Amino acid sequence: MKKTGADILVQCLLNEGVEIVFGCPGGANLPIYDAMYRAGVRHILVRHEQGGAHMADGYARATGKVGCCMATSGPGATNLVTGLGTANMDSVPVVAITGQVKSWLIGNDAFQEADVVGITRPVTKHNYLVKNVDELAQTIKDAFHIARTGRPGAVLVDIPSDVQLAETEFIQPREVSLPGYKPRVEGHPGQIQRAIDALNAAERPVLYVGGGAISSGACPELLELAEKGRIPVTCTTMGLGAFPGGHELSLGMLGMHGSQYANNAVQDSDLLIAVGARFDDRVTGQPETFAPQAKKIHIDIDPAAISKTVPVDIPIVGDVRDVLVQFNRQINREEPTEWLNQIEKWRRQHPLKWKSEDGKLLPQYVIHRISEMTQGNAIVASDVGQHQMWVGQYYRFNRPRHFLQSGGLGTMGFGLPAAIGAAFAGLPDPVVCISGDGSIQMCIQEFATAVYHRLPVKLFIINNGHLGMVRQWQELFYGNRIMASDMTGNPDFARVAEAYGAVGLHVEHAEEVDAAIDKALSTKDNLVVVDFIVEPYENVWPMVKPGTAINDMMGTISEMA
Ligand SMILES: Cc1ncc(C[n+]2csc(CCOP(=O)(O)OP(=O)(O)O)c2C)c(N)n1
Repeated sequence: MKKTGADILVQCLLNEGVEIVFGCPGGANLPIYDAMYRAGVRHILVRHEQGGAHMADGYARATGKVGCCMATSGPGATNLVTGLGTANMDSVPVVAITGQVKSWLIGNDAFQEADVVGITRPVTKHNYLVKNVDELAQTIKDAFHIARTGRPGAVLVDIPSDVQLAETEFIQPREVSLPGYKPRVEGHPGQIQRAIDALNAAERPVLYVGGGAISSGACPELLELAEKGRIPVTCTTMGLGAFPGGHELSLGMLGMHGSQYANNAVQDSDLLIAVGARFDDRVTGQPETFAPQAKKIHIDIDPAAISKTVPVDIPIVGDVRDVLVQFNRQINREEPTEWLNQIEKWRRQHPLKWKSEDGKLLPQYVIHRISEMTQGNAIVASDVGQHQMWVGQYYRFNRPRHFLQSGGLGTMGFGLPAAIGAAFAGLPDPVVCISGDGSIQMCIQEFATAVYHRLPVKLFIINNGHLGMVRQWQELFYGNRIMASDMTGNPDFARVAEAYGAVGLHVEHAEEVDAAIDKALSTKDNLVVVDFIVEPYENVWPMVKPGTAINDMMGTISEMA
């Protein structure tokens, strides 16, 4: 039986296991909306397509499934760009479906026309313009395969409205048709053996773990390796949760705002095993000075990530989980007691701690209480800025897929929609968003989406009245010339929340913090927004000055005392 392109698309989405679509309709994708209506697809109307892309992304980060979002042609499609770039930089599987003007109008400056395939090429893993209805089913199959395999990423499929309306025989393709795309799954046995020998011989090894460990599902294997080999573990912000934060071998986060002890351990190590991490400049500081004495092993599914910024000695291209299974079979090491004692000494000398002053409500304290009161079990989406780094430092993540944040692109506006996407996944853990007064205003319209669907998202705004991270850099590196980072003119966020139908709370004193968090956690059928008015000039410490070595940190506790 013949079907329209729109019906075929919807059937293909269902066959790919899509349970929910986040989007906004328009003239160029109405046939798809009509087909979704008839098929009973669960669709969430977003207030801005950027929010839709972040929701699909948050859903994917929290569940490991492919997230799906939709937009009309032109401005709808261009509004997706930031969200697709955000997902793609962090290797999150998202498929975006955009409507396009009719095939014969493409290139004619038609109403609501944009070359979205051209515009999104640099920010997606792959993208397609479907010119013929007969190619549609195969394209969707290939798009989902590309999004979820290898190094996962964002894929966009642009479908002109005449292709949506055209009819053809629907045959569900069985195989993907991508002869040139064969992501390597098994690491090279010779390289793995070299790496295992190096590990067995190392005296000061460190595991440096990124988001790839989470997306490949390698966390149990990582724990086994660390425990068997007694290897300390430090995580990038993307890797937090891959290894239990409370474990004695956990060093927490490394890099620009990591702990001094994590950075010292990396810099002094004789073997660094990078596990699904990409040697980002926020981690390495000046690349030439990064872990100078260490032999470097890099396990990653993406060959393009190997030796991109820091040369590695033993590259292993393959699925992180598969490779760690092989490590665990052959690991045979003595306890590196001296090394672990040295790290303990650094931990005692430079603890991660804030300086409490009477009466001031400090952001670190608020985040510490959120961590304690949720026992490290919440799914926490954060935005971008100082609060994001404090979450990395003071929220003790126990499990993977519980920290959703824009690590690569650093997208303000990501947090709330990502939390909404995660909340739609219906997981048992509470969903929390920790945002800043600057970031929240970049997607604040999604309050409506959360309230309409009675989602129990808890939004904690760390309100310092500034674009705090920018202000910190201006203070430290631009002679305290505060330009364009003062947020005077902010609305009363609790009242904005109420105007949308959410619960709004206002907190200015430390004694009120627990009651507000408690109220948020116990509200099961609505968005709760807590506006924490915190000390405006607090800085994130410690900090590596850009362009220096990562153990050369400003503001560690021993210095401040
Ligand atoms: C979309 C976007 N625009 C600009 C920036 C640059 N930027 C990085 S952090 C930051 C300040 C964030 O302020 P806020 O959300 O209030 O968080 P805080 O640093 O105060 O915790 C800015 C403007 C960005 N990361 N993303």
